[in-house]
Amino acid sequence: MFGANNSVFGWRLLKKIPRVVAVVSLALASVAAQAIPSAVHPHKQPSGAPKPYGALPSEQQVAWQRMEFYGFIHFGLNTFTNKEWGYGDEDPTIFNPQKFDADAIVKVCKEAGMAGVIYTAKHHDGFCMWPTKSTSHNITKTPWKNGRGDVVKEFSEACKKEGIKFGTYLSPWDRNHPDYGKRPGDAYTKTYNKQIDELLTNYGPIFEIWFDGANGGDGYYGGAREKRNIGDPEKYYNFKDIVKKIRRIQPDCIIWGAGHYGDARWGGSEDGFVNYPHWHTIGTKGKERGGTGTRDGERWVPAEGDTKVNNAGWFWHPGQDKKVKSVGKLMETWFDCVGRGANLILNVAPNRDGQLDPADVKALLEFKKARDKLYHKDFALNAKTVKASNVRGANFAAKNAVDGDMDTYWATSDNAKSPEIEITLSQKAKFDVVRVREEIRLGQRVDAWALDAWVDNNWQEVVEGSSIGNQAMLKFPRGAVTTDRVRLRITKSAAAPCISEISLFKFPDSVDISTADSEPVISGIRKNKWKVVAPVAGTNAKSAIDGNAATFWKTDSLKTLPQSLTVNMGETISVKAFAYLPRQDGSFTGMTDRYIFELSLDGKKWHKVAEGEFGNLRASPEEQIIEFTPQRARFFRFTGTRALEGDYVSAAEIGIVKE
Ligand code: FUL
Ligand code: CA
Repeated sequence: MFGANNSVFGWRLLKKIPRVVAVVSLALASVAAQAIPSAVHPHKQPSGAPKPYGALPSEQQVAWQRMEFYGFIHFGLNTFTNKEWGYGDEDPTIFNPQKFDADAIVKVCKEAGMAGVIYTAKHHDGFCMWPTKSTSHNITKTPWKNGRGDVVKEFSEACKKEGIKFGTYLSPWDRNHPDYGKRPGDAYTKTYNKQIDELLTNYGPIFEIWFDGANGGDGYYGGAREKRNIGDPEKYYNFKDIVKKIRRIQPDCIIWGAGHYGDARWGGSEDGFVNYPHWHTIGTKGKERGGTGTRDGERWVPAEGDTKVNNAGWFWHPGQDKKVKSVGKLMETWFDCVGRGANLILNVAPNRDGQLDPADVKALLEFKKARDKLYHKDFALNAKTVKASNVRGANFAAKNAVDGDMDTYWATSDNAKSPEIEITLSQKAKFDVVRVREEIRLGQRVDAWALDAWVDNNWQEVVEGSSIGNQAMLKFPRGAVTTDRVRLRITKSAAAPCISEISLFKFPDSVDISTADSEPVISGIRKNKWKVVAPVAGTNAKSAIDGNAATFWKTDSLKTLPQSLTVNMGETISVKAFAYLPRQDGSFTGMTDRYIFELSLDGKKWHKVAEGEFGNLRASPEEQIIEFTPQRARFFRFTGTRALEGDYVSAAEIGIVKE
């Protein structure tokens, strides 16, 4: 890690140390260069502040939770293979994105309101997108920039240039490395540690590092092509020591995952959705639940909801432009994630040219516009008057809750756990969204609250909430109200409430949440002339070609794989891809993750046109479109050779894309 593009000459040190000193103290500098000191300042509570309650965030976590929204970028060999999970044997020469421009991509991310970007420096395929010394399976083996490129560097520098933060994803699971999964302390874990060192030392401040929990088992593993079981990931990777090391090298880096040692947790779905009530704390005894957290859990490990701007995949896939999420859907996700106190990480995937899909860019910018409209006026800000049923003292005045400053808060005396605060707005306004925030540095205290509006000379409850934490932003279920008076009632709290902000907004009329795309897109040609060819396992094979995502074919009469479905399309056409939509009912039984696909002109002589694996279906059961060299056919045969669970095949839909 102290090689040619060695951190001694890193931008940070050059900025801070006079040139002469830097040159003279070369030997020492290489040691010093390892660490990036904390830029986070300790926070002091005003005198008389309430005692903290329960597990507390670090100041780094507070800063991170205030970021709210940043981007995810999946870009690597999978971009060129149409796969979600590379097997580990991919040929590096396929990576050659001729128009890759990190600046252009990061610019869009910034314009979309992202506070940072996290890039997949290594995914499960084990291929390193920077010139690492840890393995030869890396970017230097590609024709891109004649093997002298460094995607991590380009993204980190683009972020610096745009003034947003840079983070990285380094998959612990490595389907390429020959020694993967041997034993704790094996050659692979040493390699992995080197990779962490390089990424945290050579690319400036990393705001977050992602230790993905996926460990699928089988892979290339240097040619062994077998299944490897690592047992307890915490022990195998030794996350305890990894976390210790990261704290030393980059104390401000938020560690995502890493078993019981990390700073941030998964939101529990790849839809960005987290549950409500939502707790920032989790238990340490294996009871923690990603999407909900644990009330009064032992550790502060806030959630990050992850999802994609489309319903296609984390990496780029052909046809994904038709699956971009609507602004309504993205806004719904915003409320279901950020609005519940979690951070949202939203993925965009550059294509094979190394550019963002215009459809994705459009969605990102429209999403930003909708949020700007939502937030453009906070009707409670600097209200005319604010009165509370109880105030702890001058440092904790009621007006602190509407001053637009997250560091000031209204607090009550210790025994006043169900107080009220009444806000008179500077003028009458129409609104339908309330956002409440706690001073999380003192813990997550509130369990339940309600908002009343003064309408027709009466207090009317407009919305009820449970947890608050970093924020609870709720839309009024019965629509907007017009008034100049509201009242927040804290109805249950474990300790004196500390409310840092109360805001009132109007959800933009131009955004229609009811159109939030609930049905998955089904790709391909119409199927009305299609006929299932007997014999076929199971009884409801027609459900795989009925154009309905809710019905599915599932074999059950045979108990072994492989099992097939043969279809006569009723006409001879040139076929360039097939589409597999996994069952959408939440079960994994028969969900095919290994397939063979064949075509035939007469239903007798068959040509295999595709064979492979669908990755990541468990977390993201989305339609998979598999392209191949176009061929004329009247019949196709889909065969499942392996399932996520059970010896079955199932499919909500199988489709055909015509050339
Ligand atoms: C998952 C991975 O398996 C996916 O491929 C993707 O990287 C997603 C963000 O995390 O666990
Ligand atoms: Ca405040």
